[in-house]
Amino acid sequence: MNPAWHDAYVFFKHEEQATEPRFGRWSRAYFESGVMAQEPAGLLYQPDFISAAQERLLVAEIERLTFSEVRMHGITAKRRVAHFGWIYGFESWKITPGAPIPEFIASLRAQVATLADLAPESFAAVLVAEYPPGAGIGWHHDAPSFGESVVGVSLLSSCRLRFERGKGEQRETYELALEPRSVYVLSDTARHTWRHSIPAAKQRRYSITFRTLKHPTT
Ligand SMILES: O=C(O)CCC(=O)C(=O)O
Repeated sequence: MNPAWHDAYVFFKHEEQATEPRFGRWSRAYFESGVMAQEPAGLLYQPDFISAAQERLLVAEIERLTFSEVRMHGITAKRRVAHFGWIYGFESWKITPGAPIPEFIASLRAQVATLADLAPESFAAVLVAEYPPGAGIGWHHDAPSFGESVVGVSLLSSCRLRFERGKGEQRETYELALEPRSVYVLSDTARHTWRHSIPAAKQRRYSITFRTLKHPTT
């Protein structure tokens, strides 16, 4: 690997555990140094999954939530989160029981469950994330304590969901524009083999991520 890219890679390796992308140009140049691949197996994307009216109701409820910080290795990320069902410890990587899933998320969870062909209750963990302007999320695999399907609904603004797998000359990349009101599902290689990240966006975005448990408790 070119030494400059190596430095960027080390930076992003740290970043994936710590915080969100901060250096837009570096982030883009690093991403574009990979070989653009076909869509990862196990990635499903559907625009217009919810209506504009449903989005407005969800946003109104989300704006009333109390968000908590995401802190990893002493660094506070720009995005904030509200956990329901199960709380994922960003430092401990463990899950612990959390607040009940609120009523306003229940009908969305039922829609998501139909899409994923699972029972609504399978999605036992729900994470609402607030990305203010300039916030993103670094390279990572979704947490191993969660199960096979990870489903994300986007609200308010679009962003780019980036994927990468492999290293050096074998490194492959893929990019998907996530529109507000869209849904994506990560399973199979998109969940387990490819890492994903979201570079800092210019406008506020909310996401609601639904997760099953790797070891369901009931
Ligand atoms: O905001 C999103 O849709 C991505 C969320 C994500 O990757 C995560 O919570 O690990």
